[in-house]
Amino acid sequence: MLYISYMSSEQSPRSVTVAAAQLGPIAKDESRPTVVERLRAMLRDAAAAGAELVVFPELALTTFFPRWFTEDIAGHDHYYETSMPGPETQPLFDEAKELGVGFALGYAELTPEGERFNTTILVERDGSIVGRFRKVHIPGHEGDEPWRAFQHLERRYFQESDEGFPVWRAFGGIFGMATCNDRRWPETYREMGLQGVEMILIGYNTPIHYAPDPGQNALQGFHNHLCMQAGAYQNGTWVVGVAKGGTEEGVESLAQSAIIAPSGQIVAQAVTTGDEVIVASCNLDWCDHYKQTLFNFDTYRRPEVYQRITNQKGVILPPE
Ligand code: CDT
Repeated sequence: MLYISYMSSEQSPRSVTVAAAQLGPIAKDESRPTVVERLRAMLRDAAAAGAELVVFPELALTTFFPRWFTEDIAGHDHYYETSMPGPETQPLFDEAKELGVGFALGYAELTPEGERFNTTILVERDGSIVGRFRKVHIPGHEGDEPWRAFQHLERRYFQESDEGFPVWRAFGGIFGMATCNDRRWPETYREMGLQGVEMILIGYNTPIHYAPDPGQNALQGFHNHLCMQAGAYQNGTWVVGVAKGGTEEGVESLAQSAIIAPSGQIVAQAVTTGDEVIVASCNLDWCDHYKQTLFNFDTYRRPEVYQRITNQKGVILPPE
């Protein structure tokens, strides 16, 4: 079922109408053409609601395959894209271009060199790929841990990107991307904040059950919004967080996709756990209210006393 909420903001030449295209579960045996058809339908709904940019979640073309262990990683090769667009994703690009909407799409990328990344691309309204982001913070584990209710083997199937958090000029503003676990780290937002980012696009697959500490299960929704709202506010940027939610192959995942203003306030939020499009008109000039006041980096930041943030990885305790 589709629900649309529309938040009209102060209009300006630098407003972008963005849609968060939340997905419900994708079954293990759901074919790529079937999924692409789902995405195309959401593009049409979003365009009809006035969207210029449609944001799909992390790994939007397949089930969340890192939950299954394979001894030979190549056994999962069919979940990866070797070209973008490829023959099965070209119809998505064609539909978007026809509608005049851009999109962000998360998918598993297998490079000609055999590298595997959890990737998101940003596509402009003319169908050109303007940006490619490869996930930096890879959560979960690498080896088989069959005693878990389900596994989270991202560290087996994806390598950490060293490309960092670039931003791109697109859609009349400055755009960046991050993927799922990246949203929990303040460095993600600040890296882009320091490049003047005005909208950060984030897709996620977040299981409700967190095996290392199930006490966090009930807080998944709170933590999701907490980190994205803080990232938005502290960097004066819009944040669009988009879930693949619902119960997929027996694993329940968080939905609650949200469009967040530079004030940190949520201006639109999904109300289902399935395929749902939410839309908001986002005034990019609103970012300056925060970038030029409380979070005027030039005036107030003190990088000379932040040395540990880049020089040190883990905690070093003070002497006893
Ligand atoms: N996809 C992804 O990054 N999910 C993680 C869950 C990690 S639990 C092992 C997240 O941070 O939501």
